[in-house]
Amino acid sequence: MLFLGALLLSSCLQTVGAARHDEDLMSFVTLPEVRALKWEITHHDRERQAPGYWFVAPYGQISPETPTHKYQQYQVGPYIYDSDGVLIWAGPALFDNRNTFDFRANLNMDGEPRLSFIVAWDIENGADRGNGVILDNHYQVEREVLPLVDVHDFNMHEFNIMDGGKTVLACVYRPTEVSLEDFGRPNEKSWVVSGGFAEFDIETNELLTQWNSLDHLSLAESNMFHAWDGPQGAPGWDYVHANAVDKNEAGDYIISMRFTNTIYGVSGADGSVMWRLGGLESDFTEDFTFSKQHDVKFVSSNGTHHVISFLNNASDERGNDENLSSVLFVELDTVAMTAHVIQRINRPDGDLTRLRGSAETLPNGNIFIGWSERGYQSEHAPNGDLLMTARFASSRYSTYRAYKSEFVGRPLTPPDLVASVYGTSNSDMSTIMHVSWNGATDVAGWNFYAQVYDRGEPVFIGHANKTDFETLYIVDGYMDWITAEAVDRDGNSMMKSIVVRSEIPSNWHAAGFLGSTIPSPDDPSLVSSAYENSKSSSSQSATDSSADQVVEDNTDATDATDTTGSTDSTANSDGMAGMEMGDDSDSSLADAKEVAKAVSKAYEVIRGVGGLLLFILISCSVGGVLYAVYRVIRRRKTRSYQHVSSVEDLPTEQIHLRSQE
Ligand SMILES: *[C@@H]1O[C@H](CO)[C@@H](O)[C@H](O)[C@H]1NC(C)=O
Ligand SMILES: *[C@@H]1O[C@H](CO)[C@@H](O)[C@H](O)[C@H]1NC(C)=O
Ligand SMILES: *[C@@H]1O[C@H](CO)[C@@H](O)[C@H](O)[C@H]1NC(C)=O
Ligand SMILES: CC(=O)N[C@H]1CO[C@H](CO)[C@@H](O)[C@@H]1O
Repeated sequence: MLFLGALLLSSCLQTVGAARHDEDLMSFVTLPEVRALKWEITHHDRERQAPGYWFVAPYGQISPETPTHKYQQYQVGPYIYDSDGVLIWAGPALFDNRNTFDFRANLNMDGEPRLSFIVAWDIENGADRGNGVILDNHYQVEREVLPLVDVHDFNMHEFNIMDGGKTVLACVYRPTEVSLEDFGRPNEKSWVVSGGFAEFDIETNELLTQWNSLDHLSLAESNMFHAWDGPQGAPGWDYVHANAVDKNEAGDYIISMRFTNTIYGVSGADGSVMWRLGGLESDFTEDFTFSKQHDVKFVSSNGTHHVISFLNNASDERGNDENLSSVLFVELDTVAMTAHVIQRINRPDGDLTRLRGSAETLPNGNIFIGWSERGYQSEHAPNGDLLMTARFASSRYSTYRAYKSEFVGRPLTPPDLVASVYGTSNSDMSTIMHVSWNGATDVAGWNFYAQVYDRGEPVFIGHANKTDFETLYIVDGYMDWITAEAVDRDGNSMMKSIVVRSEIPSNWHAAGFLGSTIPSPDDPSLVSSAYENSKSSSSQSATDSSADQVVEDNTDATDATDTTGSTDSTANSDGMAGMEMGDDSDSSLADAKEVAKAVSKAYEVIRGVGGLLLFILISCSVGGVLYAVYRVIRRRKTRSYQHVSSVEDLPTEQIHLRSQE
């Protein structure tokens, strides 16, 4: 009955809540500062989807906003969701709402799962130029990889940790003044932004390899900076726009340059360009075209033959070359110099990905694609069959890349628990508990406990399966000193919350309380056994139960404390053998009073179970007291929401140019 009540309550709240203007964001009682994005998901074939979580890093606009000092709830930054869009981890608090990019799980380092991402430079604190971050699976920062001293910031495009976890690849943008002799104008000079990559030692931050486009690629390869363009001041023309880099086992690199429509094979031995794929000077005979590509990766490579994957967005902010974007898997034969498409996966909605995006081959052969804008993403079987599409419910956000991976997250911080007590009369009190545990994977359910006193024995008052990031559980009675315990699939305890006091209305009567005496906490062992009793004797009318019967049943439930021998004879003679009285005998008189009060209340509570349902129904139909107080809790805990402006406000992907002004 209670469960039904809770169900009714929550559906009632959802209906009324739907009117909120920020419905596309999640909000939580336990983490009021977090406003995670909701998803719209279509499962085309669930069975064939790979196991794992989604890793995304939504941003509102790619360039950091000018600080306003307005309070903003956490919306942008790294987030983990499960494949139903249920939030697993909200990470923006780690870097205070700064944009993060290339957020992914790394299972390739040393057997321990890690997370990595790039934190964008901080516009407010110019000295903080951003960095690559590696977290352990307790969400603690383990390593930070800093940008090179002579570049503006840690470039947002790539943070590619190599197998074994010793080194990481990043893109490097560097403004340089050059002569325009590539354009036959040797006497003119212009600033250009070179594109390249750097490989760092993760442990020491030491720079191991650096490669700069100006040493290898002519200005004439650019489709952004042309022979007829005039010179520019610093930072200058972004002539190649490096946006992805990877390395194979042989130690050679591939780097993608968006503004030459070319993927380059770069020798690990001497940095020379071994081959070009695409663009004006392709070295391959190709059976396909591509342009404005992203996220180039080796899928396999044996020295002479490579399979690479990349996102052929075929469009950018200036226009499109094709009508839809796709992911291409291309086999390169560097002996015969042929390139052919072995698989093409078109964007499922037939649209274009103008900016950014990613493609990832999962361990089971499935392909997971981030199409970027509005978080649109899809999963495909190895043969290309569409298994899932999803996108953010909000159109105001995008994610640079999206990844899927298995991951085990074990936060060191305990679960967050909030409890509140409401009711219309002493016999009709309810305790509402919200619990969540940010970042914990594999939580199957929650056990709830209450205590009579701060040092009382925790008494089990209920269990709820975890079905969402935050779990709501309601018990009868005025419970206090509450704990929530996360349990795994096998019922093992994972971690307990700290003991929290229940919040009470500052003005009981204003919150709908009609009784004359202000309520005080119940003894949980009585109330929980009364609840058990009323549940187990469903054929018996609740009002038939007597307080004596409750106490008898209670003896079984709490015989563990029975054997400790209560010092309080009054309680024992009343049949209250199960009561945990605490070890402080000075307080025994007060304890006895509490017990007496609790006993008399137990009878009322049994009747109250039926009353609660009625109460909830009434609350629902007249939009009444409980919803009002619920709103009050949420109001108090979720502060007013502010829009982050959309990426659409920015005309071009010239973030690094802007950033160097
Ligand atoms: C690399 O793979 C290709 C195609 O699978 C094969 O023909 C070639 O012999 C391989 N080369 C080496 C060095 O293993
Ligand atoms: C795009 O679609 C339009 C209409 O469907 C068609 O006329 C046009 O040729 C297509 N363009 C390309 C590049 O495929
Ligand atoms: C809770 O989960 C268990 C195990 O999956 C299941 O057997 C049980 O029916 C669930 N209880 C509720 C109330 O959904
Ligand atoms: C399939 C494809 O990629 N088509 C276009 C890609 O972009 C190039 C260069 O802009 C076009 O020539 C292709 O037609």
